[in-house]
Amino acid sequence: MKILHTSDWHLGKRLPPFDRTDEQKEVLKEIEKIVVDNKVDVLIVAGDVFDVSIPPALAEEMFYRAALDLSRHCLVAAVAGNHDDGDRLKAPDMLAKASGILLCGGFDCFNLACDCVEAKRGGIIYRKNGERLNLALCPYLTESRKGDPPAQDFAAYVSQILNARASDVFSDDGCNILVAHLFMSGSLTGEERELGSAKMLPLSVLPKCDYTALGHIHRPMKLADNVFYSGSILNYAFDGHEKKEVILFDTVTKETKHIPLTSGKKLITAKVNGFESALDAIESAGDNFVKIVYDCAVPLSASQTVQLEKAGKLVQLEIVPQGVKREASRRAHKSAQELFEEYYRSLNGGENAPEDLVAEFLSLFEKEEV
Ligand SMILES: [Mn+2]
Repeated sequence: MKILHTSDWHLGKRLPPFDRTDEQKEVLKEIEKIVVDNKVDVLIVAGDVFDVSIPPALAEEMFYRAALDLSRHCLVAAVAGNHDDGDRLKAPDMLAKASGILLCGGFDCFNLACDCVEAKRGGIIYRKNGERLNLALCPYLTESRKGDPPAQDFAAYVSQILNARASDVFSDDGCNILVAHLFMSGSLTGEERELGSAKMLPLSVLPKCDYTALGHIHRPMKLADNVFYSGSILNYAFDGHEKKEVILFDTVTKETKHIPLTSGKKLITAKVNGFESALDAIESAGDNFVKIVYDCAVPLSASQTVQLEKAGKLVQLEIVPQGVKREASRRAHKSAQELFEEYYRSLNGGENAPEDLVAEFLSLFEKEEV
């Protein structure tokens, strides 16, 4: 079988003041074409179908339209992400599964049973042309859900849940795939680590299988052999990761193929050093959205700001504070001792710091540096 891994559709998401419905419809059509061209058997949405837990009617309609169109070519299986309300996602399940659309919003998958699908608590078994696919499905797990009795920590809890779901459906007979919406370590660095208030999980929480289809991180990423984030279907943030894709997995050869998505606008960040270069950046961004980082000693006038906004694609204007920058570059040329003495004078009405205090500071500072 051919499995197409997608995630983070975020239908209904806007980029204020701009609406992105047309782009979302366009990329869903592109995905349908990929499904047809590659004879996909199962399409996966690994969470965050919608952008908000109570999506606008337009977003729901868009999803049902797309899912129905896709279900004419393949089985569609979606799990709830942290942006989805699981109960709401699965509410139309009894209508959806008749069309081969499986909406996994809860921890019990028995409701997904239908003509073509055998359901277990932790997922489904799908048979087609003599092949068997064992699909473990796991909606988003929050830290507030640690089970009863509570597991000792979040990673232990997640590992226990995922392994239980895997053992419900995985088998030596057929291909084993896990679908989950998780925040894995190694996926982000620095200040991004607290994404979605979820704690990062080690790779060891994942049960062994032929392919793990993850959602949550919006940039396509390989975490281990056949463990992937497919990333969001549109560029949703000014994060410098403009390339979007879906992943095709072949259950027989166990090979993956990364298929780029070309629909939708890009979110481009332009660092500029003056009004003219800001205008140029907006001009050269074409149809795409632009965030201007304005780094210039000459401030923008109100009318210049209006002029930039009138260009129609400017989403964000970030002014780099020049005072802070000047201060930082001034400080960069001074020693720790000079900076401390300067600081002491600023606190003590211009009086010089006693020598023994300076010596004490320097000895502490050196220890800290070591
Ligand atoms: Mn998401």
